[in-house]
Amino acid sequence: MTPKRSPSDFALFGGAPAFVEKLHVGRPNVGDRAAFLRRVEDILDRRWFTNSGPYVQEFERRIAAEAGVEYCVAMCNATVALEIAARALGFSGEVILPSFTFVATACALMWQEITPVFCDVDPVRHTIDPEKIESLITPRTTGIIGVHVWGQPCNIEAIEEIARRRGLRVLFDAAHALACTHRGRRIGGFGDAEVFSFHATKFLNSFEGGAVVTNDAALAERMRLMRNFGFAGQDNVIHLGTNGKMCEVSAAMGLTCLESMEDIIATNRRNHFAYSEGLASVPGLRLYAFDPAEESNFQYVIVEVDAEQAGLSRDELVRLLHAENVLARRYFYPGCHRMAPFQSYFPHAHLLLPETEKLSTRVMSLPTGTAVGVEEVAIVCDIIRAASRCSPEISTRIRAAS
Ligand code: T4K
Repeated sequence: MTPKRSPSDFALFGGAPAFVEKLHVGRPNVGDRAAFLRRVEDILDRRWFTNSGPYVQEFERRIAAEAGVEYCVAMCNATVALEIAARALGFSGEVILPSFTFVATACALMWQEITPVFCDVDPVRHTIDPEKIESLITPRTTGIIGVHVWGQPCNIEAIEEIARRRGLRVLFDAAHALACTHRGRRIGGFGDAEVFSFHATKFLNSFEGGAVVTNDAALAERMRLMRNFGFAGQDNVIHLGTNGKMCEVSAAMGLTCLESMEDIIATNRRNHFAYSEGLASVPGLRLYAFDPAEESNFQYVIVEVDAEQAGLSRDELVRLLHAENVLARRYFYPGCHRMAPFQSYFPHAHLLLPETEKLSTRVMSLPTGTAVGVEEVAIVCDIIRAASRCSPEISTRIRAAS
């Protein structure tokens, strides 16, 4: 990349983009292609494509072991897994959850006509703030969903203590948190159940996929019934159910990625520290840091932009990066409470969510994963450092143009 010294060097103002090919957030990790293709051959030979096939069963055993739990119920995706878990836990009425999450967490409730009650987040951890939970509990409240955003465990003990005292059930949306630990224990066995996502964009993917993990045998059994139309053997439907099954090809991909999991995490960690070094001197930017005493999968590189100190807002920086073909994402903007399905029900929710409001205008996610090398990270950091040096002129130009 030709060094960017003045605003005109940036692609947004007519310069050459730093990357010819787009650099994505969420590019899938592939793992050992030959191992995956061997498994696909097996599936074709066996002619057993779905309905709890041998690869799904193996995947469930492997995920339960990774998470240190008794039971894993694999599903077609984490959204359906959240829906089934919520129903199996007996959620109804109102459930408290953060608004600062991917919209799936809130949709999974509303889809079942359960009212999502949005709670604010801790501005440092980005996870639900337990101190704000209690005032949201009403006679209609049946549960709490904590989201381990970016793989950062929630304040689990505080949430569990409130739930115990107030007779509520706890589900953790652990879509980001496979292979992360809390106080040395793997995420998976906390609350009544936890939900993982294996979507293509997750560090461990099964194309589409999800799972509920739990140590509660009866709950696991109920979810197994629910994910397969309520069948307990041929022609014998004993429960209301849906189709939430994971298929064999997905499990084959999940198993293949599991074999490369440590390498994928090592790449993510390497990239994370490369960003950390590359952005350390940029005023107004804070790279979201993980507790070095815990394990993390480092799958999200999250940067918080303080517009005043940085001289550029998060949105201005994202526009600048997009023009350079660095497709930074505004996870999670604008917060579920400002999205159409929820805003009309709760038009004043933002008044109770000051930290969520602030975070959703400050946070961006940068590309990482096995599709991103340290050379690319260095270039992204160069662009951001250069933007920071020319921030007054850049900001003036962007504002003038819009
Ligand atoms: N709970 C939480 C906290 C979650 O974050 C999520 C999902 C869920 C629950 C629900 O899990 P699932 O039901 O999906 O299993 C993406 C993912 O689609 C979503 O799974 C993920 N969270 C969320 C954080 O990110 P979008 O709307 O940003 O997706 P999209 O299509 O814009 O893709 C993101 C980027 O990934 C793009 O820049 C391109 C790249 N990409 C994507 C796909 C699918 C690829 O390079 N290759 C691909 O195959 O939600």
